[in-house]
Formats: sequence, C-alpha cells, structure tokens
Amino acid sequence: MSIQDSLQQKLGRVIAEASNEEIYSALLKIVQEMAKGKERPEKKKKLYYISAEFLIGKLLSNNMINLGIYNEVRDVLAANGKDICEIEEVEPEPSLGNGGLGRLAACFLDSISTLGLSGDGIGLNYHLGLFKQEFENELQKETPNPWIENESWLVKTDVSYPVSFKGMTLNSRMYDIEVTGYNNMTNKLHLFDVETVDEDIVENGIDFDKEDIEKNLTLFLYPDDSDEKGRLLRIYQQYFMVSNGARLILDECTAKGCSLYDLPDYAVIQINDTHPTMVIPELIRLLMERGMEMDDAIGVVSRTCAYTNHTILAEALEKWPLGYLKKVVPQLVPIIEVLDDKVRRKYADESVAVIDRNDTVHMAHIDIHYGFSVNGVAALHTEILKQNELNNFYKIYPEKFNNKTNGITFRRWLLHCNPLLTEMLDFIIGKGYRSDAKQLERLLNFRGDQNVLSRLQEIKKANKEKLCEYLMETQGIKLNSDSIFDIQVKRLHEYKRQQMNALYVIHKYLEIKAGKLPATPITVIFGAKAAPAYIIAKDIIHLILCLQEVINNDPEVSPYLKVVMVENYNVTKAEKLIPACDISEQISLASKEASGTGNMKFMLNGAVTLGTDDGANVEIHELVGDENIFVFGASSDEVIEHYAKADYISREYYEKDADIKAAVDFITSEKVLAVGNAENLTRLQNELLKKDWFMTLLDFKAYAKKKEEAFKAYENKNEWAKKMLVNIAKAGYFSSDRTIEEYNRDIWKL
Ligand code: 26M
Repeated sequence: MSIQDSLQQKLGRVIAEASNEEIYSALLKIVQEMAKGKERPEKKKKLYYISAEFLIGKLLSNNMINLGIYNEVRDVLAANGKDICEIEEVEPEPSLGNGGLGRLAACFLDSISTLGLSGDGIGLNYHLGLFKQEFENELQKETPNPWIENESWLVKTDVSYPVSFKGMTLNSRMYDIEVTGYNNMTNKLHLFDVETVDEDIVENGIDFDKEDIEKNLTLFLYPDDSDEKGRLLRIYQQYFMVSNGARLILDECTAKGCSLYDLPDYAVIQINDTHPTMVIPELIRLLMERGMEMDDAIGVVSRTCAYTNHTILAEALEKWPLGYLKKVVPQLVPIIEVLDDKVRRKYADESVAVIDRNDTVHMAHIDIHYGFSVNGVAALHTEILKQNELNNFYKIYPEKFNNKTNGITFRRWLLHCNPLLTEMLDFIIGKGYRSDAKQLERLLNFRGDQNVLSRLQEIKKANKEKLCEYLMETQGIKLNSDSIFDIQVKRLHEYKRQQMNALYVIHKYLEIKAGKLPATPITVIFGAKAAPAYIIAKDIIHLILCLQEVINNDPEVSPYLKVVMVENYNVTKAEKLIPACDISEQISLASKEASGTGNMKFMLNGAVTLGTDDGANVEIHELVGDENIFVFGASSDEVIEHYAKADYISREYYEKDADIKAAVDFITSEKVLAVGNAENLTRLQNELLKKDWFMTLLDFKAYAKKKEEAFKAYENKNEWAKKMLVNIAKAGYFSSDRTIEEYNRDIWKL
C-alpha cells in the first residue's frame, strides 16, 4: 500500500481535512507497524546497554528517515497542504537524559541497529523528563516536563518482576520502544516502570515527596548533572533499573539455552557510567539464588560486564555510604563486602578499595575490578584516566583500559536537521556517506570549486534565516541573519565556562561603547539548563539574561552585538541551532570535558570550532589542521600541574589586566544591577575573584584574542567557506557507526 493510502486509511478521511495531531498519530502507528515487521531474530550473543539516561529526542522523523519513507511522507503531506515540520511540532520530546551521556546512549542505539548488531537498551521509564526551563525575571524556573500521551512510542509488554527493597516489594512493568536502524532491522529500548507512580504528587514547580517511593520511583529523571541530591531515591531508582535488567538478561539467556556458567557467551553488559553499577552485585546475587557458588558467580559476571567512564570531575564520581545501601538494598551489602574483601586481600593499596575507611562504597571501583573492560570517551580523556585519575588501577589492569572516542548519529545530526546540506552532499559526492561516513572526505576534492563554496554559504544563510524565524516566533527576539552566529549550547557547568563567554560579551560591549565597531555584527547565542541546586550555574544564567536585556536594548550597541539565551535548550532546539552556527564554542578548561559531542555535531554542519585542546576537540584539531580550527588556552598538562601545585590565584589575573578587570567589574555595574539581582551578581563576581576553580581568568585573554582572529577570518567569505568544507569533510570519523564498530570489535565481540 502506498503511504498516501495507508495514511488515509488510518485517518478515516482525506489528508487535507485532518488536523496535525491526527496526522501525527496516524504516522506514529504506520511507523510502529513497519518497525515491528523488522524485528531482529534472536542471535546467540546480545549486547545490553544499561543506562539511567536515554536522551532519544523526538522519534517520528528520525524513524521515517531510517525506514526510508521520510521523503515520500513529506511530499504526500505537501501535496495535501500539510507541512511535515508542523507535524513534527506536535510530538512531545522525551527528555530522558541530562546531556551528553544520555544523548550518547541514544546515538549508540541508532548505530547498533543500523549496523545490524543485536543489542538492546535497558533503562527507566521516567514519567517526567528533565525539567522544562522557563525564564522569569532573568532567572531560571523549573517546571514539570511530561512526555507520555495516550498515543506514544511506548509499547506495554507482559514482562514484570517483583523487585524487593528493605521492607517493600514493587512490581515492575516493562515498556518497549522500537529502535529502527537506517535501512536495517530494529532493536529495542526496554524501559522499566512501576504502575503505582503518581504524577499528582508534584507541586509548585518540580517539588515532590522524596520518601513516597511507591509513588515517585520513576516519576522524575534526576536533574543533577554532577551534584547529588535526594540520594536515597537515586539508589532506589538505580537498583530498580538493574534488578529488572539483570532478570531480563538471565531470562533471555536461559530461554536461548544458556547454562548460566556460559553467560558471557550469550550476553555482554555495557555499564554507562556508574549509575548502573549495582548490576554487578545484583547479578552475582541472582546467580547464587539460582544455585551457583559465589566465586563462580563473580567470575561469570566479571567476564560479562564492561564499564564506560564519562568524567574525571571528582564531584560526579558516585560514592554511596554503606549505610544508605543497608537502608535500601540490604541484600547487596554482604556481596559488596565480599567484593571489597577480595580486593583488600590482593592489593595493599587503600586507594583501590571498594569500601573505604569511612564505609563509603566507590561504585567505579566495583566496575573496574569486576568488569573486563574500562573505557574513556576520547583519546585525551582515556590518557588522563590511565596516567592520572585511575593510574593505580591502570597499573593493576593495563589490559582492561581502552579508548572509544564518542560519535554521533549522522541520521539525526545531518540528514534530519540539515536537509539542504544533505541534498548538496547527495548531489556532489553521492549518497554513500550515509552509511559510510568516511566518504564525506570526497568533499575535499571540491575545495577549489567556487560553486560548491558559494552553495555552502547559501545553505548556512538559509539555516540562519530559519533559526531567526523560529526565535522570533518562540521568544519574540529579532536577530540579523547577516551577523556571525557564535553559539554555545550545552549543560551549564563552571568547567564548560559559559562565564568566560559572558565575560567576552561584556568586553565586546565595552569596546563598542568606546567606538570600536566589529566589521560584521555578532550574535552570541547561549542555551543551557542548570541543575536546580547548582547555585553558581544559575547565577551565570542570570548574568547572561541580564546582558541580553542590557545589550539588546542599547541602541548604540545592538546593531553590532546581540545576546540571546534560548529558553529550554533540548534535543529539538539543538537540531535547529546547530545547522545555523558559524562559530562553535567548545571552551572547557582543558582536561575537564571528557569528550563533548556537540563539538562533533557543529563540525558536521559546517561550523568552525573555537576551543581549547580538550576532550574530542583534540581529535578535531588533528583532523582538520591548524587552519580550520581556532585553538587557545592552557594545555591539559598545564592545568593538571596548576591543580597539583595549587598555584592558580585568579585575583592576580584580575589585578594585572585592565580588560579582565573592566569585564569582571561590569558584572555589578549600575547598568547590570538595574535589570538584575545584587545577590546573584555579587556572588558570581566573588566566585570569579576568590575561587575560579575552573580558571576562567587564566584563559580569558587568550580566548578573546583567538575570537578576534576567528572574526577576522570570517571576513574572507571564501576562505571561511573552505574551512566549513574541511570541517564537514573530516567529520566522518565522528560517526557513531565508527564508535560502535570499535566497541563491537574490542569489547562486545557480537
Ligand atoms: C549524578 C548524580 C545524580 C543524578 C545524576 C547524576 C549525573 C547524571 C548525568 C551525573 C553525570 C551525568 O552525566 C555526565 C555526562 O553527561 N558526561 C558527559 O558524557 C559525554 C558522553 O560521553 C561526554 O561527551 C561529556 O564530555 C561528558 O561531560
């Protein structure tokens, strides 16, 4: 049946007369039926990717692209007076992740299916995704973010397990989301839920009773990107996820005839950061319950589990007081004690213990001792793990450590979000790059082709215009599509240094006020959510919103400089912002950003990186060469040395440099105080002067200088277009298809 016919059949009437909502729900059903027909037959060995977060974003268009029906649907709709973009607007975004780690898991599922590998995701069915961000009085306000509607991608299954906590047993329910691969079969994302969850316990914003576990267990995705709160509930969530996951895995394997002693031949479990680490003691417990000796169980589990580390930030490394585990999951405590005991008998080094002298359980230590693989997410990150953060473990288990540089799915981050660029690429280098991303390098042959360079500029301009329209409609902000779009979008964190970008904005503002005008007007765009309990992060948002007020309303300055903070930055907004970007801000303090994946998305869409040699920026730098990236700032070695010597004093930089002083002083100037709060602004200023843990002032001058260089380079339109071209051409390496091939080759061996 043609798309036209099946759409009409589902709608029960002609397309032209149906509402966007009706069309959305009809398409959802069509896609689900098509995906069902492509389910993978069971294979002997399967990957289980366990993650507390899967930031999948909207699914309709992506699924249609992967099923190969997107263009036909778009054209059928258009022929009936409907715009596919408006249909897309109807779908709520499932924001089931905080940022990079959750989005990575989603890209991985896409690539696993696309490569035809047998692998499912296991996670939690949060009823409310990451909070919705609203701006009120130049401050972030959090409101609930529901995404489950009557018609949704979730398919209820008959899988259910009783999960026991101290003094309470909860019955689970498994829901599935079909994960369609590009031109291939489908795998599943299994999301576990409790049927007793009650959305009515949420009040004023995102508050709720933290102790009513039956009603709140899967109610919320934790909004903390690094600092922890409500930790007991977090343990409930984690155990619920892994206990369900472990039973599903054992059930599936036994159904395939696995004897449990050869579990590693049937299953490999990738542990996404330490959030699912309790799967290790839980599997040991379940195997013992099924009659296995403890030592055998430990051996089997250790050959099944592999661990990915995503951060070296100390505050983000999970450590649970043993007392918490006793309160929530006492059944795991004797097992964790044995795991600790075995380590202590073998290694005298206190720093590798599972339970430390303060009775705190170090979750990553369980993964490293009792998993067979430990990987970092970019070359530099893995080196830092080996040589610094996890050096004591690396000395014990050098063979376990390996690098898997992150990647992104080109289906979402090119084909879907940038149809104009996709069309051009199809035309000049053929469609092969869609499944073999390295073929993007063919674009290099067109470096001297004036038509191609002009077309790249036209496409960028068109994408900027589209973004302008969107921001006008959604936030009532008028932007100039002929200005340079300089964009920093990512979670708000001091190590990512949005505050350094904000200081530059002040610096530029003061320059313009003094009569020094930029050759081309500049638009600085931010998008970021701050963890609700992260005070300084919220103060940084406040500063940016105040600057937006002050600068955009200053008629002397606003023709040359505009600042915009996009409200509620999420996957959907990223898809609109990234294709419109000229300069990609990747300015973390070197050594702190494990990889970054936004940097890859921007590059793929023809933005030029302005960044530090940190995370995957290092690899971008190597691929595109010095001429096609703007790199500045202290190296990771220098930064690590500053920390070791504790010799960085931010005030010295403030006192000896007039530009730094002027920019920092401006934070509490009359102009800013007229629109903002003294409390927030003073606190932020003091943080920069007295602490500045992430060394903003250390790199500020180098940053400002490099940014001027980038702006100057932009003036030569043709040379800039060549930089765009090289960035796109070299982005192939960052396809998550490549990343997943490496995981499979070195770790999963499916
Ligand atoms: C912690 C406590 C309580 C609740 C949640 C958390 C928590 C949630 C997410 C802590 C960390 C979380 O994510 C860390 C993360 O996103 N790391 C990023 O991972 C990306 C994918 O590998 C990398 O590209 C980024 O550099 C890294 O910051």
